[in-house]
Amino acid sequence: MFNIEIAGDSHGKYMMGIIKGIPAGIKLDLNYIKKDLKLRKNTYGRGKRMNLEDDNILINSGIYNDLTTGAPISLIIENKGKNTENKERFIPRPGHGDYTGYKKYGIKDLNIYTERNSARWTVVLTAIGSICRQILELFDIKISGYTKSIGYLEDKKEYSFEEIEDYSKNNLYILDEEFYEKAIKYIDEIKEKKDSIGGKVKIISKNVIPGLGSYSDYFNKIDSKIGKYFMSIPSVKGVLIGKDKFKELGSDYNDEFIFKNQKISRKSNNVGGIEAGLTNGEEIEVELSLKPIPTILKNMNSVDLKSLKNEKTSYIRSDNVVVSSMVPIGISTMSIIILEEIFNNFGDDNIEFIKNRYFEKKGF
Ligand code: EPS
Repeated sequence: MFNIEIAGDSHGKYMMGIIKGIPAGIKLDLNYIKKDLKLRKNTYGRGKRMNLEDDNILINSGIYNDLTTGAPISLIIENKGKNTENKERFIPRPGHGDYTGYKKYGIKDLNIYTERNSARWTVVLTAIGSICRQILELFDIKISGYTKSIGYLEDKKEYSFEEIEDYSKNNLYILDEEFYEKAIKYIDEIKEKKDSIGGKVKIISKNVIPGLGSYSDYFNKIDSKIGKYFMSIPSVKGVLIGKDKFKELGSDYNDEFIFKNQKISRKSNNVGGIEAGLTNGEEIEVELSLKPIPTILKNMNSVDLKSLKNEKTSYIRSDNVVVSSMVPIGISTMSIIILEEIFNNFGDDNIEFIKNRYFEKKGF
C-alpha cells in the first residue's frame, strides 16, 4: 500500500521521509528533486533561516543499481538552522501551536512545540512529491501552479496550463509582471512593518485519467483527500476545488458535455476536474488560501504561562511571506495524491505492468 511518513524536528539533526508502495523498476533523478527543493526554499519574503539551509537530500534505501526495488524509499535532509531561542520560553505566540500544544501536552517550555509545528517538514513533503511527480510523468501527467494573490494584490486572469507550466521565471512565481513589481514593493513594506501576510496559490494537474478516487467510499473521495492533505500544511486554511462561481445558476455553472473530434469533452471546467469524488478527465484545479504566518517580529499581546502576567511576545526569527513557496509544495502534494490513487487502482508491483493496465484503461 502506498503510504508516506515524515519525521524530524525543525532544529534537530535531520528531517526524514519514508515512502512505501513505490513499484519496482523506476529510474529516479536526484537533480529533479533538488530543483524542486530549491524552488520551495528561494522565494521572496522568506526569513534568514533559508540562507542557512542547503536542503541537500540523501536517498538512503529503496534504490538498487539506479532503479527502485519496490522496498520503502527512505530519505534524509540535514537541518543546518539551529533554534535561536537558547532559553525556555513561556509566552505563546497568538496563532501558533504554542498555546494549544501546551494545553494538550502540558510542558511549559514552549520551544518544544515549535519543533513539530514548524513548516520545516514541507521540505520532506516536497521531496516525496517530487519523486511522485517524476513517476507521474511516465503516465503523461503534468502538474504546475502559480501565485494568485499576496495580501490584497490579486491576479484575476485565467491561464492555460501551457502558460503556467514554466512558473519559476521570478522569485514569487507570479505570472503577471505588473503584479510582480507591486508584490515585491508590498512585501518590502510588510518586512519594514515587522509583519506577515498571506495569499493564494493555484495548482493545476493535467492529463489525469477519469475515474480516480471513489464515491462508494465517502471518505475516500478524491476531493476529500485533497482537503485532508492540503489542510495538513501549516498556513493553509482554505481549499477551493474548481472556480469560485458558486453564486451562478446551475445552468451556467455545470460543465456541459459536447462530442467533438471523436471525443466526449466539456464546454467549461467550473468544477475543476472532479465530479462525485472522481476525476472526470479535465484539468484538476485547486486553489489554496494561506493565512499570514503567526510568528511575526512585531510584539503582540500575550500572557506569560508561568507568571500569568500580561506580556508581549518577544522577537523570534521568522519569515514574512511564505505564499509562493506553497507553489512547489502544492505541486508536490498533488503529485502524492494522484500517484496514490493510480497505485490504488492499478497496483504497485512493476511499473511496466502498472503502465500497461493504466493505458489500457485510458483507451476505454
Ligand atoms: C518556521 C520558522 C522558520 C522557517 C521554517 C519554518 O524557522 P526558524 O524558526 O528556525 O527560523 O525558516 O522553515 C524552514 C526551515 C523551511 O525549510 O521551510 C515555522 O515556524 O514554521
